[in-house]
Amino acid sequence: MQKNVIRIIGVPIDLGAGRRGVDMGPSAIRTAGLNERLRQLGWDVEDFGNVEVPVQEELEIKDKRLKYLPEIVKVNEQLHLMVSEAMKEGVIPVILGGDHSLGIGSLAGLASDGRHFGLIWFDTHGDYNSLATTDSGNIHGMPLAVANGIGAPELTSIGGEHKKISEENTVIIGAREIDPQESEMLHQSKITVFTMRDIDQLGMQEVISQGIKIASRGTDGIHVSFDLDVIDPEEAPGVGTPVLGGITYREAHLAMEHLADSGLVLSMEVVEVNPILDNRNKTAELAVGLICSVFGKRIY
Ligand code: EXY
Ligand code: MN
Ligand code: MN
Ligand code: MN
Repeated sequence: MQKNVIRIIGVPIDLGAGRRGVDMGPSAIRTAGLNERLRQLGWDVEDFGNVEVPVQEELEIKDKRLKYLPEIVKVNEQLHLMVSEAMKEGVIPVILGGDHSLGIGSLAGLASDGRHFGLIWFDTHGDYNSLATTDSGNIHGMPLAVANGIGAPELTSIGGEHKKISEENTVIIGAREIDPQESEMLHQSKITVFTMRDIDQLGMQEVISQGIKIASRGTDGIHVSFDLDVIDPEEAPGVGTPVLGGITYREAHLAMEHLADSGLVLSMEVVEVNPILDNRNKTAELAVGLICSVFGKRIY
C-alpha cells in the first residue's frame, strides 16, 4: 500500500456538458498550483497527465438524448481502468474535471475488485437523470443514475454489468436544482439527499457528520465527488451550470475538514470548473484549497 501517494488524473471532458469550457478545468486547477501544494503537505504526487478526449468541434451529435455518447463511453472506459489500477496499487486517485460525466468512469474504477465504497456527492444537481427522463441529453446530468445501474447500457456496463454504488451509502449534499422526474427517481431510491434547506436548518456540521456516518457504514472507505457548482456562484463563478443560493466556501471547507478528520477518504474528484466564466482563476483556486483541506493536516 503506498498510502502516501496521490495520483493526479486529468479528464478534460466537456462533451457531457451543455456549455463549452470545462475541458480547461484540469489545466486551470494545475495552474492554481495543486501538485506543489500537496507536496508541501508531505504527499508524494504522481501526475499521470490527462485522459485523451476528442475535441467537440470535430464531432457531430448522433443522438440528441445522449449527446456524444460513443466518445463519452470511450473516455470513461479509459478512466475506469486508470482508477482501478490506482486503487490496486494502493495510491489515492485525485481526478480533475472536466464535466461530471467523468463520474461514470471513476465510480466504475472504484467499484472494481468488489470494493464497497461510500459516496458523498456535493452538487447543486441530482445528476440522476436517465435516457427516459433527461430533457437536455447532457450526460453530465446522469452519472449517479448510471452508477446505480439506471440508463443507457453503453454507460451502465462500463466496468461490468453490476451496480457501482450502494444507495444506502450514497449521499448528495447541496441539492437545489433537481428535475421533477429525477426527484421522483431519487425518492424511490435509498440515496440520502441533503438539500440547501437541510443545510440552512441543520447546519453543515450536522449534515457532513450524518453524511460521513451514512457513507462509512459497512464500507471500505469514502469517495468524494465535488462538483464546484455546489458553491454559491458569488464565490465560485467559474462553473459549467451556475445556480444561485449555494454553500459558502467556508461551509465547503468545514465539510472537507471533517472528511480529513475521518481518515476514511479513498479518493476524490473535483469537476465542472469552467475558467471561461471565472474571474481570473478564482474557482480553480477554491478547488485546490478544498482538495488540500481533505488531504491536509490540522494547522493548530
Ligand atoms: N438536470 C439537468 C440536466 O440533466 O441537464 C442539469 C444537469 C447539470 C449537471 C451538472 C453537473 O452537475
Ligand atoms: Mn454534477
Ligand atoms: Mn452540478
Ligand atoms: Mn461491505
